[in-house]
Parts: sequence; C-alpha cells; structure tokens
Amino acid sequence: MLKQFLITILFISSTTALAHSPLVYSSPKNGAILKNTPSKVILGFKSDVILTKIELLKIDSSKTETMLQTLFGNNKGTEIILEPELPREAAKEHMIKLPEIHFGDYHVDWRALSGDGHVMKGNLQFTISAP
Ligand SMILES: [Cu+2]
Repeated sequence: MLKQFLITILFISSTTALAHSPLVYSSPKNGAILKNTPSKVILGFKSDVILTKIELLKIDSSKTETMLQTLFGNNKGTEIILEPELPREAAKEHMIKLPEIHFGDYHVDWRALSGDGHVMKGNLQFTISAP
C-alpha cells in the first residue's frame, strides 16, 4: 500500500502540479479550551496524506522560551509518548490515540506527505482547563 502510494506520488508529481492537501479540520480545534480530557487527536485533510510525524508536548509554563527556542522548536515542553504507529497508510483523516493527560497547555506538531509529493507540517495547541 505504501509502495503503491509512493509510486503514485512520483507519477503525479512528474505529470501535473496539484495543490497541497491542507489540513481542513482537527479535533481538538487549534486554540480549543477543553473541560474534558480528549482521548484522541483527529487531523482531517483535504485529500489523502501519509502522516509521517506526530508529536505531543505539554507546555511547561514555568520555562520561558527564548526567541531561538521558539524558532527552532526546542524546549517547548515535555514530550508525551504516543503509540509508535507511524508511518500510516494514506488517508484523509488520521486519528491518534492519546494517553491519559491532565490539565495544562498542549502543543501538537505534525508532518505529513501529501499526494502531490509535498511535505506539509503544522501544529495546533489546546488547553485542558483545571477541574
Ligand atoms: Cu503540494
């Protein structure tokens, strides 16, 4: 399946110039403030993508970020280990199960390969409010 998809990517990228497959929706939504702990993160794209990276960080508000750390994405917080299921098959929607997480600010970084062969990346943040 993966091999087929990669062959398709090579074919498409050498013949036509398609648009990216942008993120269309997510759950939690970027900036969401949640009362309940989410059990999963859902990323929905315009068309099939292979998710190649997903990282969940709990933001440590006691650490102040320097400009360089912000730019290079270092030291944003504590990484929360997710099930190592990547790479997945190409799909429009990807669901990532979360371990039990508690109140605080969270940051999700993702990276995906779109059907036109482009690497896309993005992030979203959400907050679980204190009970
Ligand atoms: Cu593209």
